[in-house]
Amino acid sequence: YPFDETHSNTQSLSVDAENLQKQIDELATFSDTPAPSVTRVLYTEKDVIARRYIKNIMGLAGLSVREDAVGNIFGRWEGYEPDLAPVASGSHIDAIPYSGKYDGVVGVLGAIEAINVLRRSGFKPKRSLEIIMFTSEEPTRFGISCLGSRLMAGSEMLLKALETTVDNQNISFIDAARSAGYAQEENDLRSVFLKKGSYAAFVELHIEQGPLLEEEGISVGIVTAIAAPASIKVDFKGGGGHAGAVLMPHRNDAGLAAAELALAVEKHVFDSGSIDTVGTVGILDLHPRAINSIPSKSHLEIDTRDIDEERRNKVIEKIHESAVSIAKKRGVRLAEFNIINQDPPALSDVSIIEAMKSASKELNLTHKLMISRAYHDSLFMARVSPMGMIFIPCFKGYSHRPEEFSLIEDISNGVKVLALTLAQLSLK
Ligand code: HGY
Ligand code: MN
Ligand code: MN
Ligand code: MN
Repeated sequence: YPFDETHSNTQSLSVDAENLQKQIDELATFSDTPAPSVTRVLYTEKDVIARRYIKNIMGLAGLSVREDAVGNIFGRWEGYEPDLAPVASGSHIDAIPYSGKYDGVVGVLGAIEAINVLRRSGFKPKRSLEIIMFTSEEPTRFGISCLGSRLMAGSEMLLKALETTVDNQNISFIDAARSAGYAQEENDLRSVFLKKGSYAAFVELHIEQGPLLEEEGISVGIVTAIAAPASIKVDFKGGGGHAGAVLMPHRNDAGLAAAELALAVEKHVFDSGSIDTVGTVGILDLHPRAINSIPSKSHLEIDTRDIDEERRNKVIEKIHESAVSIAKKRGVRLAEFNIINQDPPALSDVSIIEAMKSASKELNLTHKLMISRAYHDSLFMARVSPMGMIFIPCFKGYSHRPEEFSLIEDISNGVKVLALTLAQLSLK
């Protein structure tokens, strides 16, 4: 065990909380929307500046830095047995529109600080330690969640999709990647795939994005499983026309079809019989979006999740049936019903759960086992490596909104649990 039983060394785990808070605040300034909100979208100018900032902090932590073809960034602390599979930690720094400054960031800046904590304590890693900043965990620009980690996990489907994927300005993924200095060669993307056994373990530190830890006054969440996410894109097409001249019986209103489907999503989720099923319509666009023109096209994007994969898949089937019946009833065309991703849940590795538990005990921190209802890069790293996640409390569970907040004391606790966990796993 890296620190002697007298607990003396764990007292030597000192987090530079002031500097970590400063870094969190500085990173938040690289945003396309005004403070306190943060918007930082894949490969935009603010994302590129933020990437440079992270690489610099990795350098200051003595990590050797490299990037892959889509801009996953790796900072490595070589261990004294460098041929053994390394232990990794990391998260993301991209931020959906008008969100907060802690989602993902705590797991990147906090992981780098965990390296500093271990260095300051005199720890020497046996297995190398690697900090990863994943490209585009959020689906904002290309509609695909966990793009970087999904690719690292070897998704052939994603590899194919990225050849043709464009954003809503019709810029292709490849051109956007090139503009940020990545994906120089066409067939570069396959090089992102990780070989099996690339990592002995992967541990992610993240804010809970839920209210439980704060409500129960518990310092650390030890994640046992990550819920199964899915997203669907739907387009309806109707005749449109003049809002005054076309009488109601002659209309096929694509906008009302979308509205009815959104309410059907809510109904099917409620009917699942479990509080663990969720469904959201976060995007609903009407065309031509004029007050006196009947919507001739509508586009909606549905996010539905559950910790039970079968139950979630049943909801998706019912949503599809509703889309077809609404289109028929309203005389509109269901032009697209495209399931973008329908991912299985992921289970944390038992030995990593044990390591996180003993680290929390060692630090006298209250902790509890819990599931993650949000998805994370860990969901995909679990496909290629044993995985674990550490949660810290966040204010009223707020996330994906500017009021997102975590106390630096809670963040520092998470960093110490991560440092001790990485140390244990590195010495295995
Ligand atoms: O949506 C999610 O679950 C993650 O926070 N991107
Ligand atoms: Mn998020
Ligand atoms: Mn996140
Ligand atoms: Mn007119």
